[in-house]
Amino acid sequence: MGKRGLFITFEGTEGSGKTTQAELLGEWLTKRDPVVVREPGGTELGEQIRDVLLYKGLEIDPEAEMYLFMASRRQLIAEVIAPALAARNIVIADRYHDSTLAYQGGARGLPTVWPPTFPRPDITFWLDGPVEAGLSRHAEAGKSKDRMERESIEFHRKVAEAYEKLAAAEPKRFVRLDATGSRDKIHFEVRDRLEPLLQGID
Ligand code: T5A
Repeated sequence: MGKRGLFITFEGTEGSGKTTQAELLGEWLTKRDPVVVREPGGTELGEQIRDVLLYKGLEIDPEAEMYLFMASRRQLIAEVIAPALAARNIVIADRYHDSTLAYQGGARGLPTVWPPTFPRPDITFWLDGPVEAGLSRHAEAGKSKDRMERESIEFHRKVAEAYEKLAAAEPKRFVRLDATGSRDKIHFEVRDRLEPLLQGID
């Protein structure tokens, strides 16, 4: 029996299906009353930072951008994630600190750290698929592009490469999922990988 709940994160490039999978997992675990959060956002401050970061059309210095993502995350940890884990709940996060390591670290080239006060996920599902496919899923869904999505294809390829490196460095935590599979296929893989961990918190 662990001392805290279970912390599950979903990571990957744009349109790879993180939100879809986080929601399907939340529904599957509904009897366990999981806490499902998204980044940036999930708190009042976080939603305002999300707006500033993605939709205000502002020029933002890369390092300032990194701290804004991290400020949103810290607020989410303080208000939601840490209390939920301390109460032994399941937390499902649609993006978390690996996004900063991949986007601001890998793609923007900034030096990054994992702050000691940011809880480490128990398991991270990495939805890996062609960058172009994810971006075109967005276009098909009719979503308008946010500030990050307007970055070049090279930028998004660097993000994908960064995820590969992160996953290689922590093979026990990262589970690679083929993002080109069907929603259900991916969801069943997620369930399979979680079963043993869920037994640990019963
Ligand atoms: N960012 C974020 C940073 O730079 N640093 C950070 O620290 C953080 C936290 C966030 C942006 O900010 C950046 C990354 C992002 O650029 P966002 O709106 O949260 O912005 O963007 P995304 O996280 O990319 O979320 P999206 O909603 O855009 O993509 P998802 O969640 O990966 O994909 P999803 O599930 O919404 O699916 C996209 C479309 O594909 C369909 C869905 O129905 C939807 O239409 N779909 C599938 N189609 C076929 N087969 C499947 N298996 C499918 N799964 C989903």
